[in-house]
Amino acid sequence: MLSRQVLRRCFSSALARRSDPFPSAFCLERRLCTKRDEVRLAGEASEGRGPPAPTVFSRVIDKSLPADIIYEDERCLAFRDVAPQAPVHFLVIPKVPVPRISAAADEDAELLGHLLVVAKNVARKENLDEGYRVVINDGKHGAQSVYHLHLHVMGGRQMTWPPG
Ligand code: DGP
Repeated sequence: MLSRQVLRRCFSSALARRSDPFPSAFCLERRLCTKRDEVRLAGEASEGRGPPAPTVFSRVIDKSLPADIIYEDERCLAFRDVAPQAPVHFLVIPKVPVPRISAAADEDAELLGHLLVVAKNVARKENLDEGYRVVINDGKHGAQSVYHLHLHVMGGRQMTWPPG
């Protein structure tokens, strides 16, 4: 477990190196997150103590926050996760800010289908020929930490079951 002091030191050097310090410091924090931190962040987000809307993904969409974007069309975006849990780990998000899958309307069926089709097409481009996992975390028990709907697509290694 990293101490606050180590984290602070990492943050200051990241801040010193970048012209736009907030995104790099934020991303660095995410990269250093342990699984327990992820669950804590998820709990805080669902209790309304996390970052206020618009979420960090709104900033990825409007390009004010740098991200490794690997696909974009008029309805969605795919970009690499800042804290990858597999050799290939990207997120597919709608451009409209649906906060979570349980908040999606029945009328969103076409958009939700589109996200899955994009996930499948990008996975093929990423050469995930042996298969991959698609995950949607929802709410506190689902350990969702960013309240902008996103599909995780993870591959490049053998997955296990059940998930934690
Ligand atoms: P979830 O726990 O399902 O809400 O997952 C949110 C994911 O988003 C998590 O795996 C880390 C990723 N993430 C959070 N902030 C950023 C960011 O600023 N950039 C990128 N690329 N990914 C992020």
